Amino acid sequence: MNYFLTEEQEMIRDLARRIAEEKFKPIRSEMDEKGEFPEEMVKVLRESDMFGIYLPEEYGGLGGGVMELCLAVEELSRVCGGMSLSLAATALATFPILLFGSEEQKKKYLPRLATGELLAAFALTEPEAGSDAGATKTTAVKDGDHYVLNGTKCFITNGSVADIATVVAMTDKSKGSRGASAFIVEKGMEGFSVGKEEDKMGIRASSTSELIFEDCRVPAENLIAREGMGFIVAMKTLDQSRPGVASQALGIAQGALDSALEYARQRKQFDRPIISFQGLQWMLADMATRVEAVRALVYAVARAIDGGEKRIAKESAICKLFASDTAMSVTTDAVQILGGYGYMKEYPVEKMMRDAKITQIYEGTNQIQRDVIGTQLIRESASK
Ligand code: COS
Repeated sequence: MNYFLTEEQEMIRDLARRIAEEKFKPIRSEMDEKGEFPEEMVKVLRESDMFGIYLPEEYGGLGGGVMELCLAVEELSRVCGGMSLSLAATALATFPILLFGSEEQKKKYLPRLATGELLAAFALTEPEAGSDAGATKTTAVKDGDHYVLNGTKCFITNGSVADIATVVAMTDKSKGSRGASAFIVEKGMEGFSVGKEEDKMGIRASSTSELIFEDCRVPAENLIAREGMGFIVAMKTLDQSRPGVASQALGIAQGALDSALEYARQRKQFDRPIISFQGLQWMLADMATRVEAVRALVYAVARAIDGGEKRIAKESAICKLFASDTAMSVTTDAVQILGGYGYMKEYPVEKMMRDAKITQIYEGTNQIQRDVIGTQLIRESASK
């Protein structure tokens, strides 16, 4: 279907598709098996200016927005949901600076994020603060012109490869979520180290690790916005980034649908291609319906955000919820259509099914998305 993309958006989509097909595809199975971060692929994305597509021109970006990011992440994820994360997770960690950073912070970091010279990680989750983001235990204590951070973050995408991390820590525990603050922490800052690297079910061609802060001294100028704004910075960041997870899920689902369709046309049983059986046609029709509905939703929400819509918490959550549930069901159906072959690593759909699972979990579990949607529904109906 024609979504009437701009010429520039079409170029980004086509370039991302070419990178995925020509560069990602030949190595995706090996990277998945080894659980290796794709340094070489980051170089490819860098050289193609992919890291700057959603950043303003004045900070060295290409002047696009969430829509451009979604198009690229969708296409890259269509081939490998893991490798696409070097870009998607960097964008997630960049949003706090883009949305709330000072002019100095933007000038210092955004141009290097736009070229891909810097990779970034968003550090909110902790062992005891996952869904309950307000229960953050990491502390930040002001000491002269520095803050001293102590604590551990876990399950951080890009953790071991990031050059900077946007980190949420408590500057005043007595105030609960209103006592949280956000900081930019650079690799190499004293007391900042990478802990355990996780061995995962899916998105294995990405890094997920612990980040450890032991009396880590961060210059006060690296505080994002003001003390006490950390929770809002995190929530607004997630509102902005959830369509990106949705586009990752969309890409994975489209990739699985493509594989299932191709297989069903070629595979013969009972002397007929299995696609000629109505049962399978209907499965494929349901898969295609869900995928297209997700695409229309993701593009609509991304365009609304880029158009300046500020009240996006509900729609971003709807996007992420619907896209990730679709990715899970479509990839599971794709494995079913490929039957025994679908269960084998020789075909890509079992990997897609593993990759899809995380999209229902990270950037807020789908139970949390329903909470966000429900809260907004109550607010909206009360204000009528
Ligand atoms: N935009 C702006 N403000 C927001 C907001 C949003 N999207 N969401 C919440 N807030 C504000 C609330 O309005 C409230 O403000 P006041 O103190 O002025 O009333 C404040 O933030 C606290 O909100 P709330 O009481 O709803 O916070 P809870 O502790 O109940 O937590 C959820 C809310 C569950 C939505 C939040 O903790 C969350 O999103 N958790 C999931 C985190 C997540 O996605 N983790 C994944 C890891 S990051 S990859």
